[in-house]
Order: sequence, then structure tokens, then C-alpha cells
Amino acid sequence: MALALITEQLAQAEQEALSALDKAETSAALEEIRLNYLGGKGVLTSILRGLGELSKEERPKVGALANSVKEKIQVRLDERKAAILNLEISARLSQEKIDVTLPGFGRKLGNLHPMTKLTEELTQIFYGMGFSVEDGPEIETEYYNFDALNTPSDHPARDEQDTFYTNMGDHVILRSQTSPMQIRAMEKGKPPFRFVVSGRVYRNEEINARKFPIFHQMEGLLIDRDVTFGQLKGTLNEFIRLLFGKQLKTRFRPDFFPFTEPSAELDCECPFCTGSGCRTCGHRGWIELLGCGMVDPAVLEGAGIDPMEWSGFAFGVGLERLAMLKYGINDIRHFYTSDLRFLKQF
Ligand code: 2NL
Repeated sequence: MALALITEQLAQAEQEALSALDKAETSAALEEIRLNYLGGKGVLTSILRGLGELSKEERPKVGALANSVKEKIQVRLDERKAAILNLEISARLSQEKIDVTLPGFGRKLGNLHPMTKLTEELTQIFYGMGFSVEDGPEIETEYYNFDALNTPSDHPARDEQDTFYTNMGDHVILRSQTSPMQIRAMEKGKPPFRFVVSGRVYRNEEINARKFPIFHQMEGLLIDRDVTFGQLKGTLNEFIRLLFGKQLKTRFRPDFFPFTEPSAELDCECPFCTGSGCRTCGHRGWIELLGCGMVDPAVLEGAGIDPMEWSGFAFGVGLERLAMLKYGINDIRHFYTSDLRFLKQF
């Protein structure tokens, strides 16, 4: 093959390659051109295959020419590569840009269940008066739930009509009050005691607007030397002041519980009509809030505490009833139907 032909082929290849590079618009197109001209199976390689036909003097000249063509193509390739990369980056940037000034997608948060909120509020009030918090099992033994609380085996509350018995053993039941945990805490520790217990309790009730087989209680217990009924009254009056945010009149009416003696029902002046009578208090002017009393010496003794040295008071409050009063809820079932329209109001 003649020198002139190879030279011409090289010049033509250079022309073509450079113009193809100038037209290429993507990195992929550039790569294709590179393979096409500079690759092992590319145009330049195949032109240089004809080198063998040239004379010894001609070969180095063509070799030098081929190298310079190769270099020119390579230089242009590098330039185009940089330019296209820039273009591609700015294209991506404009396509994928995020307008950080747009308002976010609001994440809807739920809220605590009203029972949880009330429990926290009451706990906080008693915590402020020096009470700690104890917690215990909902599956209990008849011993802790009844016997230890001075409730004899023929007491109607122990009837299957009232209490849920399990098949986990003869004397295993669902606690019907939070008091069994108070016995456990007394057995475990040493007096003086000052704590509250709250949580779910279970009673075998027919469901209606006021009754539900699951509900919540909070009970408080204070055991110390020379505890008086006056201290019980002072503690609960303060509790009511903090709960309703104002000082309401209270009255303690005699009542009976197996575990306290004497026992009382605590009423407060209706917080809605301040005693003049309204629908909430059934035009009585008073609202029954909770039960309380001085801990029966038999209960102390059963828990291993000497009633000659120690005495105390206790109280128990039903949380659903209290929440219904405080928030004007007319049906206990609202607490257990998970209706967001109800739950979102708290
Ligand atoms: C009510 C009445 C009450 C107690 C609970 C109690 C616990 C121990 C010893 C003595 Cl360990 N008493 N608890 C006392 C009086 C009343 O609850 O009507 N609750 C809803």
C-alpha cells in the first residue's frame, strides 16, 4: 500500500473522529467513538496494519503521523468528556433539584389515651406529695386479691359472678382491684410506706354506659407511725384542689370496705356548678369521688407489719368514672372502642 494512501486514510480518520466527537452529546456516545477509532479493533489499528507494506524509511514517518493523529483524537476526547460531564451534572442538578422552601408533608401524630393521661396527671399530683409508684401483675392469686385484704371466702365479691377466675390453677384470678400490689409492696419492703398503684382491673360485669369488665383504678397507701384520719383528709383535700384546679368543699361519709376501718366515701362539691346543682351532679350539688379509710390492723398484720407500731390510710379511685366526670364523657365504652373521633379530643 502506498504511503500517500495510508497518510490520506489517517487524515480522513482524524477528520471523522474529531467531527464525531464534536457532535457527541453523551458519555456513552464518546465511549463508542473511542472504541471505534482508538480501540484494539478500531480504525487506526486497522490502518496501521498496512504498515508492513511500506519501506523501512517510510514506516517511522507514518508511525509518527499515526501517533499524532491518535494524540489529537485523545485530546479532543478528553475535552469533550469534561464538557459533557459538566452538562450531564447540570442537567441532573436541574432535574433533581429540591425546593426546600416547599412546606413539608405534615406527619400526623397520635396522642396519649385519655386513661394514660389521667393516670399520669394523678401520679404527678401524688408524686408531688411524696408518694412513689409501684406496679404489679394483673393476673393475681386469690390470696393477694382477697384473703390478704381481709375479704373472707364467703364475701360476694369473690363469687364467679363478680370475679374472673382462670384455668391457670384453682386460685389464680384477674385482679379485681389494685390493692393486691399494695400487699406485695408491703411484704417486700419495710415501713414507712407512701406509694400509689394504678392499672387495669377486671370485674365480671354486664356492659352498659357505666360499667365495663375492664377498667382502671388508682390506689394510694401511706403507712407510718401515728397516722391520723386528719392526715387522710388533708391529703385527699389537697388532691382534689390540684385535680380540679380550685378549692372545692369536701365531705367524708361513713362507708364500709373490708380492708379499712373506719372507711369513708369522699364526696366533693360539684366542680361544674360549685354546689348549686346541674346535670353532671344529678342536681345533688355533690359528686362521689373515691373510697378511703384507715388501714385495718388485720391487713397490716397479714402483710407482716406490727399494727401496734404502724398505722396508715388508704384510698382507691376508679379512673374511668373520674375521667367521665372531669371531661364530661357520657359512656364508659368510649374508652375501649378506639374511635379516633373520641380519642383525638384528649
Ligand atoms: C374504691 C375504694 C379503696 C383501699 C381502696 C386499700 C389497700 C390496702 C389496704 C387498705 Cl393494701 N386499703 N385500698 C382502701 C379504701 C378504699 O377503694 O371505691 N375504689 C374504687
